[in-house]
Amino acid sequence: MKSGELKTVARMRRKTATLRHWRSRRRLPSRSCYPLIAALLFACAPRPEAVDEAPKPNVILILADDLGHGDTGYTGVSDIATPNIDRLAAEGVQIARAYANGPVCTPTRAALLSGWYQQRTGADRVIYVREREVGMDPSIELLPKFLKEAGYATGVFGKWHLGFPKEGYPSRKGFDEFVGFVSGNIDYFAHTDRLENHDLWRGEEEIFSDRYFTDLIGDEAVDFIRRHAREPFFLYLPFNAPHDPFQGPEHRDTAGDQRVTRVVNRKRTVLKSMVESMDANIGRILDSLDAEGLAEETAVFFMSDNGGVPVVSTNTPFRGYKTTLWEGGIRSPFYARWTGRFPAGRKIEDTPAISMDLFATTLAIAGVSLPADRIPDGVNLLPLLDGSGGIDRDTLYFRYRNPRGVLQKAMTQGGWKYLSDEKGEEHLFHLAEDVGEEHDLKEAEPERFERMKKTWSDWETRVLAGAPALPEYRP
Ligand SMILES: [Ca+2]
Repeated sequence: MKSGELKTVARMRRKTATLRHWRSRRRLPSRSCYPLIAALLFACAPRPEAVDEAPKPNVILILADDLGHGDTGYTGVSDIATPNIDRLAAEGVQIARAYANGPVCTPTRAALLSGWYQQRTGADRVIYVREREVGMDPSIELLPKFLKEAGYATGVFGKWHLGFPKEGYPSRKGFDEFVGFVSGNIDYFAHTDRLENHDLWRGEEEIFSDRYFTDLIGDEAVDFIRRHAREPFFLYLPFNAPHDPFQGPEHRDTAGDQRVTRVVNRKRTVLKSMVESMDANIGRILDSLDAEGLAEETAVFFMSDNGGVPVVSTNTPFRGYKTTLWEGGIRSPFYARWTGRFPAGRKIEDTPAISMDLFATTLAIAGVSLPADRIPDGVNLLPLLDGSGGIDRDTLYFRYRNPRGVLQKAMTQGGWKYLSDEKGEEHLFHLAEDVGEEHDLKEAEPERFERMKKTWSDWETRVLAGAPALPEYRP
């Protein structure tokens, strides 16, 4: 046997000896070495081995809940300190024009995990706490399933909000591990929903804890990273902060008191405490990546699921709030850090991204092809993020019917936006020069207005064709 072949055999034996040993050896080499490494693998090893040797970076998706675009230090405010979220931005890439798929919780989560416009999943409205029989179509396969099949350990800690039936629980959708709740929000100490049902689960088993929920997410995330440090992992962290009830970690005496936590404590100072607690737990997670030596091979993404809410949030510099399709209802901070691949401190100004892009992006990081049934609504952002190229997409669509029955419509194309707002009034804005949506150009640009309106309508016809639907909500 030639020395090269002996080395190959020795390498294969080493690989099977222990996963820990293999993982510790698979630090990402500099990208300039990739062609040489690829050529050596092709020449020396059978193809299946070459596939197995491909690095499988870890992915962490952090999703804040109702965090306003302006509510992180990096995007503008000075009264809330978010040094760890800011660190993600400073050490990674910021996409300045990032959108949540929906202006409320459930739709954005459906889009994020399916890679589709949420309308294709049927989950294009909020699932309310009284709707105990309602859930997203259980036949729809979600992101963790494809990663699990590719050898990833998968975990979700936090808020699910894709339905109540157990057939749709994270444990049935490809997540090995789940600790969290399935309704739209819980008391941070009592872990009860608005109807005072206890809502805290490990897998499908009800559990009880007295931990402040944001800290509980941090605990579980750090423990998951430690336990899976020597194998590829996918970690989805949908924090419920700073969604109401308004309770910071110092407000244990408000446990279970909805009058205080929904009304009295609806204050900027309480929101600040909630955001800063989330930031501190994100800091624990980043520290644990450093401690395990995983920062270079772990992509970390941060977004919010929709815009902030009136009174307490800052959607600066945008107009509108959660539940509307004004920019303030759907714009989100977007930070992506992967020190092994993305440049530090880069800001992408003009190219928009949207929650569902994280589906294709995560699969691309894992080296997994887009599933055959997946119409590519969301796109792989890697070329944009690592600076190697751009993305081929010019138009984004939004559609949301609120509980009062008004269908809101929006579409961005280039620097322009068509909007039919929460009152049913139509507008045309030149976002590129008017991010605050103050100057309606519908009368000045009638042809553009009609063209964009028709494009939106054609999209609606396409996206709803054959799609499942949730039962109609009756308040
Ligand atoms: Ca939300």
